[in-house]
Amino acid sequence: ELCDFGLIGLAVMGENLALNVESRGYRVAVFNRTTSKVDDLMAGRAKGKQFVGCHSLEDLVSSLKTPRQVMMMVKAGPAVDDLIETLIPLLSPGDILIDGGNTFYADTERRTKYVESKGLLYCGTGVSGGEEGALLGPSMMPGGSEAAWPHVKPIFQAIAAKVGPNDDIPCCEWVGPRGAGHYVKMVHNGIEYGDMQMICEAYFLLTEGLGLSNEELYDVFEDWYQGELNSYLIEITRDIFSVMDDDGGYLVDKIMDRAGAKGTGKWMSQLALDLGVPSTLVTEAVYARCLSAMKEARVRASKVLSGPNPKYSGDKTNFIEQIRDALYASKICSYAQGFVQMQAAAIEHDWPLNFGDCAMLWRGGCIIRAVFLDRIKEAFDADPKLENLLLAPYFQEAVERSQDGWRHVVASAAQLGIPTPAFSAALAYYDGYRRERLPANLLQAQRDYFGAHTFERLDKPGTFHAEWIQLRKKPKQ
Ligand code: 2AM
Repeated sequence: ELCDFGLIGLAVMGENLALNVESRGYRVAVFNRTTSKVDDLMAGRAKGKQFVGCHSLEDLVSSLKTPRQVMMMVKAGPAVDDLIETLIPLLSPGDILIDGGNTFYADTERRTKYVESKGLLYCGTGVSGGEEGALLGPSMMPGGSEAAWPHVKPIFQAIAAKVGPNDDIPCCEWVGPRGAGHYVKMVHNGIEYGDMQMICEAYFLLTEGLGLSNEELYDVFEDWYQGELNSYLIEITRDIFSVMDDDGGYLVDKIMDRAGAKGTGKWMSQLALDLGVPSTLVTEAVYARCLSAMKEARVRASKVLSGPNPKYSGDKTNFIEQIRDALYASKICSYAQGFVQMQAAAIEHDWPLNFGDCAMLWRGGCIIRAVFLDRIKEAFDADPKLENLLLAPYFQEAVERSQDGWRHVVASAAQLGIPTPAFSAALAYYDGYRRERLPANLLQAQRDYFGAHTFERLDKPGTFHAEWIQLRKKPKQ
């Protein structure tokens, strides 16, 4: 009996995805470069299930119904190109190659064109949700050859997370051509960086500023979880504050304060700079990880550089509420920036993205899943061309309501010497974006003064240059 789906690469994500596909009633052929992993799977978790273990790519290809669906879950980068080269001669016209790895979108743009030129179809899909998501229901963001979608749709939507009142809306929709799916996955990851950084800033204010214990932090996050901040990241943060170490004390307090990164946040920042859009939250989050990684340098500097006493002297309950406001308003700015970047990328790459759908893809299964995304979906459904989430009535009102607390938190953090780069960057973005006038008139004057870069005028159209040196007032001798 031929298989419905082929999967190559049996590391944790690949193996769990294969088990997920099989659990929905499909027959799955699997292959791994190190073939002992195939045997381990067949003898272990796949035992008694609808699996065919293959020891070569030829075996895998000949085990599949046509048009074949072959998903690659291997290390992103050259391994994918090598596999594509090996698979092309084995496949038949109309067969579909799927890359479910954390691939840089530009590689997927290139590979889609290349694979299509060989008469095959290509699908680069973002997959989010970690190990558990892969097994039980990830968020999936597929892009590539449009003609691949009707073929992969049944299996993809079957394995994806489900949301909605009846748990029947799959977190998987066609995103767009070529690298669009992987781009949206990257923005998801960048937003995840921002969400995590903002939660950490709230944590730092609550501990450094208010001296809350882990028990108190648990209660604060439980309270936040019940409200509009309800999300997976708030939930796991709450739970972290309940976990004890073997020898007493809380595990979180024993963890080295040095963050790692795999680079998707950095990609998003770099691409924001290329597009000329201000994705400042993800960028601050990346830099915050960089600064955290300089542990030894910070230890040295901490012995030399001074700052104020970080203890907050005002009302504790109010400050906790204001920190919640800061977190919520900053989160809105962060998502607003992420969607603006996707809009700019969609224009640049000619991807007809549906932004409401993008919000729904992240509604379940993935790390940034949150009730909040329903509001984003509604905002883009009401106005598919919405320029900025901050302009949608719901979010405009939410920021209106939160901003006093948010401003108080950013001002207090500055006075207490507690770093809040994401909260502060979000506020600067908000205050910059809502201004009709910015000081860039002076900037243009400076550029024209030293470099004749010219300027436009508010009172008449055209391009102007001034002889600043001749016109200036002579300084007093
Ligand atoms: P391995 O078990 O043989 O190392 C994550 O690293 C997954 O990608 C693993 O299944 C790994 O196979 C696979 N992988 C890494 N590089 C590969 C390559 N060049 N060709 C095929 N599979 C590769």
